[in-house]
Amino acid sequence: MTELTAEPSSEILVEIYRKMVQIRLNDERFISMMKAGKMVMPYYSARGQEAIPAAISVQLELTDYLVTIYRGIHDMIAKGVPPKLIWAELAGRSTGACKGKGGPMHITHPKSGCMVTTGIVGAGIPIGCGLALAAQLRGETRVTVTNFGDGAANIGAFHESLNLASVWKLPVVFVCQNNRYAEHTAFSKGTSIERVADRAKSYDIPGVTVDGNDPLAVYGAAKQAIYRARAGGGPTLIEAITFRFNGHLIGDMGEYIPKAEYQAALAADPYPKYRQWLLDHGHATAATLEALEGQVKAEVDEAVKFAFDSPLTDVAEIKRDVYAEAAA
Ligand SMILES: Cc1ncc(C[n+]2csc(CCOP(=O)(O)OP(=O)(O)O)c2C)c(N)n1
Ligand SMILES: [Mg+2]
Repeated sequence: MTELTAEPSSEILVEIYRKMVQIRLNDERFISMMKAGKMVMPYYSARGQEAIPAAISVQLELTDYLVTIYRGIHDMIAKGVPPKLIWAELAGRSTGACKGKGGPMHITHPKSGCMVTTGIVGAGIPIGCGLALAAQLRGETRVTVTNFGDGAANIGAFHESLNLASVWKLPVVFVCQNNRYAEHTAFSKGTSIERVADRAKSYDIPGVTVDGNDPLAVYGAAKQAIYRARAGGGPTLIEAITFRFNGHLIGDMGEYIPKAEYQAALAADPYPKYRQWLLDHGHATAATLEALEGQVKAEVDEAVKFAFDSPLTDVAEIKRDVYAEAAA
């Protein structure tokens, strides 16, 4: 685990863990509900990537903006989107974050700052610049955190966005969650350089690569980037190296991933490692962590009940909020 000069308090460190537990337990329940045939959806699990949004979001306000992708429920949970609204959305219920019309890939919840989730690879990056520009023009201190994958860093919109954000000093933090695969293509087969963060140099902005499985490393990089953005210093690119344990989407058996690589990634799973680190360094007792895990489990049970007790979204509702209403 990285040593920071000013380590966050035990309270913050445990809060990061709480977010990681929320992400993991919700993810496990989504998958078990799918396996039981109770939910049918394209689901892109972020198991293995929990440390990244947990360590970033603990430093954000609810009013800060979040942009994420189809593999983004971990980002939303960490940012503060209530899990019950996510559950109801995934289950196609009228009480969902988008009234059951967004599904797992297109959730927004502006009250929690979750502004855009897109399935078009790279498309959210310029939208994040637009949100940051709006905040800048309004004179707000709001920061936009824009998440995307390693594959998206090869899309033209990524380059255009970094350039524009640099020129206009936009208050944005670009977070590339490099899980080493884009669908079934290994990072090295589709990317010309070893580190995505090195591309920041072309746009004269700071770029840093961190171990995305190390909450302290992510916390430290995000702290500087968020501070810089809030202070009017402009954007930063953070590349967080991680792995997604459940393939591209549920059903992907991962045959294209070398076994040794997968085993090594599993051994670096941030979830049990961080739990042990908290105990070893005296930031929490086993009893505290067990109680926290129990609370999160109860919260998941409640969210599932809320979703399945809610009515399915009415067919008449489908076109509402999609097209502008014609003036009478
Ligand atoms: C513009 C565009 N091209 C291709 C696709 C098909 N596609 C969906 S996900 C994906 C992989 C993206 O990988 P990455 O950016 O690394 O994110 P990850 O899924 O690994 O989190 C691709 C190519 C798409 N949705 N949009
Ligand atoms: Mg990827």
